[in-house]
Amino acid sequence: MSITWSLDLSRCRAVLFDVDGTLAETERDGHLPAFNQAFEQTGLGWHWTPQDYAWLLKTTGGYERMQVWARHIGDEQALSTDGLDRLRQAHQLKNRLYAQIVQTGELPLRQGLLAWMADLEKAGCPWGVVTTTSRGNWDVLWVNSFRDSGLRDPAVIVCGEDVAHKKPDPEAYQLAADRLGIQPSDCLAVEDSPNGLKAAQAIGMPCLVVKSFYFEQADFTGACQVLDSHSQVRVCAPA
Ligand code: XBP
Ligand code: MG
Repeated sequence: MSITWSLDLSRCRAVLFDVDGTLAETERDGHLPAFNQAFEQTGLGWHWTPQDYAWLLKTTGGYERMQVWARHIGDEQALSTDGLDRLRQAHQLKNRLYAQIVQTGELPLRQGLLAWMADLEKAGCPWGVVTTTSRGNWDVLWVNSFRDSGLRDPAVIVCGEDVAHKKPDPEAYQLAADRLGIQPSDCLAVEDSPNGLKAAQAIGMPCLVVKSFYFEQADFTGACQVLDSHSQVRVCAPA
């Protein structure tokens, strides 16, 4: 039988959710297919397998990930000034294609997520999102997948454009804590990746890991708990 994990709200003043992989399997079912469609439509001639993508996910940021691939395959042209321009356009197309996938409703939120977000709201605990994905990707997920949830808007939203350094740098988590006026140690980060865990750990923010498809076997040493599903979380409001 799977374990449950209790979140004691007398010790936590805000919960900060990562987006990709944590809220939905967006990397497997959204970004990767969208990248491959964009590579085809722009004539770039690249194709990433799930194995390639598992390795590429060590780099956060889709545009940065494309540059890592260009270096990996020795595609010097792609790294020239003109080439980088083309990569930027392919990345923008990827995000438009990603939005179309989300709009079809084929990217459901992970099981159990809405239930504990609603419990947080009931208990008066603010929650937010801290992600290195582009703002537009968050907006389309919010509008399409959270539309009928009845949840209030997140208390804070930090996306890739808001920071100079993406995860595993802690900047995004620090910014979210600052905007809320709360110490990092009084928040809980909810993550699915080692980079996300490292980002939270670097500023002493406790981190709960809810494993996703690409990080099933990853090392999550230092997480306050590692779960398979959001359904395993219980929110315990102070008496
Ligand atoms: C998310 C990312 C993002 C997405 C794609 O990491 O690394 O790059 O894969 O988004 P995390 P963009 O879940 O740790 O926030 O293509 O918009 O960058
Ligand atoms: Mg993630």
